[in-house]
Amino acid sequence: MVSARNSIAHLNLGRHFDAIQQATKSIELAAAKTAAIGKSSELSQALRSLGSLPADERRETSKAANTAQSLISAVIKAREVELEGAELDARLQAEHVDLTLPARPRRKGSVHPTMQVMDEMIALFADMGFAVAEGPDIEDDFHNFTALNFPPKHPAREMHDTFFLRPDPETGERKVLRTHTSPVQVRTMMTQKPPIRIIAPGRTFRKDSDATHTPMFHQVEGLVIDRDIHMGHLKWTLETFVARFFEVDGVDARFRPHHFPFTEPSAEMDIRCDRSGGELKLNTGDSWMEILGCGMVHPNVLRNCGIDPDEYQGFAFGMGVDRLAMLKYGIPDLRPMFEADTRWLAHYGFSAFAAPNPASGLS
Ligand code: 2NM
Repeated sequence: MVSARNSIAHLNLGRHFDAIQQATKSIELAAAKTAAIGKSSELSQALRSLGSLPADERRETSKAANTAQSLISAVIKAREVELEGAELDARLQAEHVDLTLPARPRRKGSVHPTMQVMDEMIALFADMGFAVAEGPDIEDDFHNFTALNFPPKHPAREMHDTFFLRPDPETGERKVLRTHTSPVQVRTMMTQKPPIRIIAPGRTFRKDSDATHTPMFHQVEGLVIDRDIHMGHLKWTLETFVARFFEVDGVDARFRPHHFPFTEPSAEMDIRCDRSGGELKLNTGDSWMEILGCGMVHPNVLRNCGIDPDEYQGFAFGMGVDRLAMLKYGIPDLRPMFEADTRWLAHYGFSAFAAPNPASGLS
């Protein structure tokens, strides 16, 4: 019978140490571990058969086998720690993200000129003490027309080329896509007490589509209501705004009589310009460029909104944001403004970091 001590010596445990040291991946180390001390390893088998040995051999063989087993376990543990460290290093290396890299240029978004100009206008009016008011795109006839002194069946309603929604089956009421942002002023006058100083920026809709009109466009309208407001306030506010908007010291403006149902008197504001050289020059030449519409709020509108016209007066104005964006930034054609072509946006868009601020300059 072969002695048990010899049987341990015969196991040639050295090869297991080699396999453990040579393992370079966790999975190789696991295989080496199974071979060395797993359930069916020779060492485990030797330990299981200790009972069949004579008592004197059993003690020594048991000691030798257990020593071998704990030695191998310790070496495996040490190699595991080494491999885990190396694998973690490799993973950290592979998954490393350089947060200092700039965004890939082809993925760079930009701010649409209309929105850039809208933000410029909001910044300038905010600086003059105006708050921003908003309202729904879908309006009812009262807020879009009736409250604004459009008589029933008046052609002015048709002139606005209104988009009507399907009539309500119960009431027959036809809602509209707002044709201007004035219903926001109506809602403000009906819910707030003067003094009122607001602008209403937003989308507006008219059934109109040609080289200079799109069915959706953007307006900024404004409203000031207080005691003793007169056209001098209107003139200063708008001239100051337009000069700051075009970043010039002042503008040569004229107020041309006009008609709107909601204001009396009403005017359109033009500024002097020279367009002969292909580019637009302000305050020189003998052309006039229409910039906006304005007027003193009609007493009927004030009354319709619950404001006593004998106590309060006000002025209002409205302008097309898309058209002013084209003028300011030299965009020749209206229609690509709403085609969402990324090449057009890359050319005319603004950096999202160039937020307008009247203190640091607009653009
Ligand atoms: C314009 C021109 C003139 C205007 C009037 C009102 C309101 F609600 F107060 F009556 N809001 N906006 C107005 C006046 C709008 O746009 C060309």
